Amino acid sequence: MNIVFKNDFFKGNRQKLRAAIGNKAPIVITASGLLQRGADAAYPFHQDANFWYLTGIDIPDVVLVMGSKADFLILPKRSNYQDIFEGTIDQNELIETSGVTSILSNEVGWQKLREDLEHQKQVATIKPAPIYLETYGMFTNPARQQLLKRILTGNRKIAVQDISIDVARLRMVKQDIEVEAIQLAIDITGAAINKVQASISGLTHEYSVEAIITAHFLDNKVNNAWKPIVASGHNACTMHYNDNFSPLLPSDLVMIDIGAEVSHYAADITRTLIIGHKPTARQRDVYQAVLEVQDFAINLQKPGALISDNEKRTRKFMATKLSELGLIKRASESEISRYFPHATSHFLGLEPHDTGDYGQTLQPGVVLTVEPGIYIPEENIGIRIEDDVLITLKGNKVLSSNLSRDLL
Ligand SMILES: [Mn+2]
Repeated sequence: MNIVFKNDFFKGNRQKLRAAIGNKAPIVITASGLLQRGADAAYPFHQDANFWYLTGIDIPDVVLVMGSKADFLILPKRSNYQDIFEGTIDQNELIETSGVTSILSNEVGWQKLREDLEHQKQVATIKPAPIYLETYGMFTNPARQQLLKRILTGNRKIAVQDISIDVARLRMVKQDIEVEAIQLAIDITGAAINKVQASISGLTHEYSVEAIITAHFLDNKVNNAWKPIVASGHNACTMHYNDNFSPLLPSDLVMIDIGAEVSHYAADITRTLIIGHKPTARQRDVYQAVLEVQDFAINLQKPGALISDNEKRTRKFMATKLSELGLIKRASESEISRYFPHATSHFLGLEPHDTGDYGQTLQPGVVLTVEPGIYIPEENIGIRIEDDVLITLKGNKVLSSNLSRDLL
């Protein structure tokens, strides 16, 4: 299942971006490139979300130029090997998808761009990420770095304007069709969780849950937006656990954090289920606490509110719950984060952790998650409940409200 994005959407996004940056500097944006996994194998290609948002194109290494006179796309250099093994690029399809009518070869396109840049004082692009991100321990895609290098080779003196925040602010406020795609992703994700819930007592391993989810997504012709997190018992206390090889033990809880991806837009939902038995009183109490924190946090999401203020208030409320559960004595951040180590909310859209401006107040059209959790490794309890919330004119709408939050 998918939602068709016509080229009006991408044209509109380009116009909005032009208006937002407030000058006429050429805007040059690159697609992601393929990354080598080993020998002649690449990691699965994932398009740069900003590039997709402005063009709808899913091909590596294409460059979008919103020039001082006209917009055009520059095709990547292609080898015979690529043409034979991956097929040729259909230029008419690129025009139809993006609404950009001028498609140029690598050589002609770059010559045209260089000639334009020679007469410009400024060029706008999305800043390259650092080569390595220390916090996450990962290398970044070098496509933007390469693009910038090539731009500067043509004109060493040109000033580079980083428009990351402008694109982020546009992407943060969803248009109706984007909400439609997210809603469909949520509905498919919810149905997958219901399937798991219905058969959980007969399942033996975490991967049995993953298999049901993935089969349901494929039946609907969509993919996982990330490898499902199916974390039972103690595993649920490791935030990004997704080995999914542990057995499901009766009377353990299992946390399922998944999302389907529909037409590039992700859902992000977490439910925590009990395996095989009735929950213990303690499991029920912790679950109830997370539910109450989630209700509290959802009520805070409305136009004019700041995510950071909502976070502070939610953590304060969480502290009272953690103290009622006998887990903490003082409401200090270090005590709270022992049992609730992550943030309550993030933006949701083209990326599960979507881009946006966390410094701006919430406004209608913003979609974000609300996902408090309590993790107690010493008791084999990890509980998170996550729903997806759309900010509306008057408050918010929980897009995943059809999916039950009952433990049993
Ligand atoms: Mn999430």
